[in-house]
Amino acid sequence: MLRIAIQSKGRLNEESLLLLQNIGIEVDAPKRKLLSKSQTFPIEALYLRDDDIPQVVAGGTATLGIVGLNEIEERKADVDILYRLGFGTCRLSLAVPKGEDYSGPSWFSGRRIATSYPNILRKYLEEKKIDARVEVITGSVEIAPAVGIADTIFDIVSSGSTLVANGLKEVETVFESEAVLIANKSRGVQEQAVIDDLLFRIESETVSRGKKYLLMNLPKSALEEAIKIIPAMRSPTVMPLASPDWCSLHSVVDAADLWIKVRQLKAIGAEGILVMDVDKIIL
Ligand code: PRT
Ligand code: ZN
Repeated sequence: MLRIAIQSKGRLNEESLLLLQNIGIEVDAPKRKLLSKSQTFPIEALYLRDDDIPQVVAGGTATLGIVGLNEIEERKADVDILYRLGFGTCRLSLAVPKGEDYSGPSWFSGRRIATSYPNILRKYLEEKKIDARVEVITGSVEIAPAVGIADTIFDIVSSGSTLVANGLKEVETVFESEAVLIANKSRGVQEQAVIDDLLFRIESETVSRGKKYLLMNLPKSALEEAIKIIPAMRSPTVMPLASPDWCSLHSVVDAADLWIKVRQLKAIGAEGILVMDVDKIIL
């Protein structure tokens, strides 16, 4: 039974559990239990604070974990990063009071910077040869300048609205983060086989994210043009119709491009276009 460490509550909890569910791995939510065995896959979830996940996986108490890349980087955790999961995306940025006339990284020389990520910040300051004072605080970093603990901050930013609400502006992005699947460095053959199966499922899940399945009727004369519009993974599926001058064309497109593609296909004569959600794509 492989153990996977998951954040017990917080920003990554729900999406971590949803990912497992979408790949056929049901585990109980962390209501009362710290550990929950899956009935559908040889894995058990260990629910923890995200701060503890890197060390728990590095030390082998759990073989796998789902945590922000920012935590791995900050704690210099000795783990393998197996997969970037594409959720929990955020960045670690330097922000200054919005009225400041910011001139570039040297602006930080001699200033006090509040952060919960001192290691990532110090590395950046060293690289840029900036001599600043790092004030380590846990939580509510964004209020530090207003209460006089520091002049500026280095913190996680997602939409940027917390910075705006606290009269700050983002001036340097230092580190881009997202949730990652991590693993202990020493894994047995059996463990690796389970991990390979898990990765195969995760890949199918993430590849299908944001994809739509399109099918339509098309005059055969427009087929070549249509294939240029929707190239598909290998090439689109073309099926005959009872009417000899028409065919049915099937393909997968990015949801973001859907409306542009549909307009282009209509313009070359496509009819009866059906758009469907894609559950899984197995490459
Ligand atoms: O209780 P536990 O220790 O497990 O959780 P936590 O409170 O330490 O972490 P949590 O749940 O807040 O975040 C877990 C992980 O989610 C982080 O380590 C990041 O990898 C990722 N993540 C993604 C974020 C954000 N987006 C985010 N916006 N983590 C924190 N924030 C905070 C940020 O600190 C700031 O206060 O949200 C605020 C900014 O958000 P915007 O949207 O206003 O810019
Ligand atoms: Zn935490």
